[in-house]
Amino acid sequence: MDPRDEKGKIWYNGKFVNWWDAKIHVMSHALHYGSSFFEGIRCYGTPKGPAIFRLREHMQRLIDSAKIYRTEIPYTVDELMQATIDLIKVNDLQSAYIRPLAFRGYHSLGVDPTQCPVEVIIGVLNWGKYLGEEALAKGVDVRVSSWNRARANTYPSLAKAGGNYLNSQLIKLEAMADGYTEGISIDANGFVAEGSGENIFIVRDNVIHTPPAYGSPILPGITRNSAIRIATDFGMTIKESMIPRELLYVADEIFFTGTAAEVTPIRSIDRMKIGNGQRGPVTEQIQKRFFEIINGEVEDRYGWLTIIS
Ligand code: PPE
Repeated sequence: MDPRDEKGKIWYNGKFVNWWDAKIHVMSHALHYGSSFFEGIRCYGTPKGPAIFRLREHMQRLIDSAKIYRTEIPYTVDELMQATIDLIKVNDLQSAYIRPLAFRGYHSLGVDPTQCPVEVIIGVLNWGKYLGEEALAKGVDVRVSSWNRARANTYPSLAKAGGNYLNSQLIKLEAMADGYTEGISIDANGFVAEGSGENIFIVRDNVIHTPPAYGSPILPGITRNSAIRIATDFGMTIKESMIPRELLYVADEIFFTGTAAEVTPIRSIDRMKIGNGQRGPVTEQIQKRFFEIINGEVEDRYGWLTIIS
């Protein structure tokens, strides 16, 4: 983390507060019961000014995540978007990782959250390369996790809720303990799901496969959606289908997508080389276009960027 982060302002229920003043009570509901909902959004420096990637979609997902848990966020998508834009300006940032979070605050203890206030914060950080400096060019070494993703109708995967990230932490901690950068989770039916904080794409015989947004227990990522649109516009064949574990080992290329991870190649899984052990051509093509868009080097034909003037 850049020390500059801790000098900046945080948007807290509609006000800008200093980094160290953005505090909560220890008896807050979210701390005890995982009742929080969050987003990860990136802002990139472009020739036209700072540009936030798919801001509306992220704020809509935040509201939807809360709704699944019968929680109403007391701000509209437009208000949350404006707050984010103001925050980038107040902190005088060109690029940033943006973390909106809604949570049940302090009122009373007990599973019932309904009396606890819904608090909303937006923080900004200087987050560099999520999976390491060399990851984007060289790829990462990952393992298949021994931990499964929760099956459908347990912890809803469409909700980006704090509690879901306990499962993600098991996956990540196990992977790191064993010397890997990341873990890939398997769903309760034995099919490939996603990384602890990334979606996954598998390329084999010039077809790109990814687990279905609504048929597997994954977070349907906004970067995932962007990669699908880029690939489709390149004329690539892309299929949303259940993926057996062993397809990973015989793939030509595999990559992760995510706001933090962006488009990161995977070079080995369970110490087995994927393809030739380097970033493959399909991955590179999608990655290159993704970076051209976010860096403002090509026209934003999808309308993905909110430019801050
Ligand atoms: N799956 C999971 C479980 C996930 O957490 C993320 C984002 C994705 C897929 C990709 O979604 P999207 O960002 O919309 O493309 N993970 C966020 C948090 C990572 C963290 O360590 O914190 C992120 O990438 O910001």
